[in-house]
Amino acid sequence: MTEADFVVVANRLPVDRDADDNWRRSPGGLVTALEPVMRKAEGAWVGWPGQPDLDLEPFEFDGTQLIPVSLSTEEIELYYEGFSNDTIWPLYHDVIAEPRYRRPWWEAYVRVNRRFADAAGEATAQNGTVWVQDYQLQLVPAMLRETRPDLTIGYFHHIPFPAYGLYSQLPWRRQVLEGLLGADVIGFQRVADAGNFARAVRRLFRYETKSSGIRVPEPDGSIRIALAKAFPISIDAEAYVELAARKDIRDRAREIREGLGNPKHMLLGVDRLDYTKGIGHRLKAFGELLSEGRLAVEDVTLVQVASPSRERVDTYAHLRDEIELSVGRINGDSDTMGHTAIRYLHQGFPREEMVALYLAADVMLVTALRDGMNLVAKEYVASRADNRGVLVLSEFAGAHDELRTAVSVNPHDIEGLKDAIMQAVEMPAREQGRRMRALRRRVLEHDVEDWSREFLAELAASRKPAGSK
Ligand code: GDG
Repeated sequence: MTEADFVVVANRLPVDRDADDNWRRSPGGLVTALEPVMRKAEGAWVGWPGQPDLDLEPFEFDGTQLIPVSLSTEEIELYYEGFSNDTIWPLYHDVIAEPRYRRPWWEAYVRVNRRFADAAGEATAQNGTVWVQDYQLQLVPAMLRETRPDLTIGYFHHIPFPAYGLYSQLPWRRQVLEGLLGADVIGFQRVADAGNFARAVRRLFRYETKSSGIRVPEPDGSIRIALAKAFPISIDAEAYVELAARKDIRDRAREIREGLGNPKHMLLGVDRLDYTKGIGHRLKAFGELLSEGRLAVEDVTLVQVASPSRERVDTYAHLRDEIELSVGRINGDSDTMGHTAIRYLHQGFPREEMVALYLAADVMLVTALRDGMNLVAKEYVASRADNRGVLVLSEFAGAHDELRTAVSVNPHDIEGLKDAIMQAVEMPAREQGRRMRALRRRVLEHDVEDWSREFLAELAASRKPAGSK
């Protein structure tokens, strides 16, 4: 294995193994975001291959060296489903679901983070750069710095960072902050997330902060500056523009509408089936609009794609039951022989089909209760080269900071959400165009390559000795 100058460390490798043991690029937020960066950098990617007890040698895929980290069935349960997805995920999303604090989960998290840090250390050349991704690996920056002080270490946090009043619940709150502070640059989605992090550091360690710099004392008595800053992630906007221009995909969009009986208005939700996404709130608002007669089932269909996610975590299994009960109730109350209120799909689809759905939808509903960014909102906007369609966007999604001309909603306010849906459904074409043009300008101007370029430039600058150019 040759050592690489640039190494990404993420929980998952960017590939899935299919039934015939062939590797395919996997869908999902992070992989979608980093794919263009990796293609250019010829780097290495350290991550779990997605199946338990799989001991694999490093291999090459699409020009990137992939370095698999093996996890046992028990480690997946404790480190991934437990600490990552049942402790950190709910805690960092403002305790929408109750976080569970289990000491064996934490112990496994430390152990597995160490394994990732060791693998990254071995994969990286002298004075190289490592970019650690996300909440499953918050301890890796400090672990890596300890063994490889020569490296430049970046960390990007894809999910929110909560206010101290919530963060302070975490029994291992000091250790997690220490882990993150091992990075030279700690990137967040929103300015508010970076602020929450800096405040937690001040409260727990009394370190001084000045604008985005945190003064971290080193064991030798010197001071190191760690930067905590917002770098809002984006999408490969051009790829969506190209897909949306394809004739087969445009035809498919028409076919989707026909299949629904050509409703006057098609509403769309696309989410991993996760309690942070506010799917239940969206269904409630839509159901009430139908039962109150403000919308008629003959005129409007809501297509809800809820891609399967974390099905072995109890909270997710319950959420699925809850959502499917609501869908069944609303459809049962509102459907006619010829029309259905909600077309619910608990399935994943190829990207082409997603773009066809974006093109078919008059209204895109993003009603997250808390979301780091929400790439779906940006994908919808990028796909609408016709400057039509309305984005209804939650204030609690990171994307809200940038997408200012969306129809803004507080999804907890069901009456407000209903009014926003009506506003979107009734919006004149001219106003749709004005809003969509402004949204598209932002998404096309700030794509995922800008995101990574800005982060990596800041990271490179952070290691230059003070005063040098
Ligand atoms: C995390 C943070 C942050 C979904 N279903 C299918 C499918 N997807 C794709 C979407 C989009 C991605 O997955 C989901 O990204 P989101 O940003 O909406 O949400 P999370 O998965 O929760 O991602 C989030 C993100 O990380 C990046 O930093 O924005 O806040 O929670 O690209 O299109 N893609 C395909 N089939 C599906 O069925 N092909």
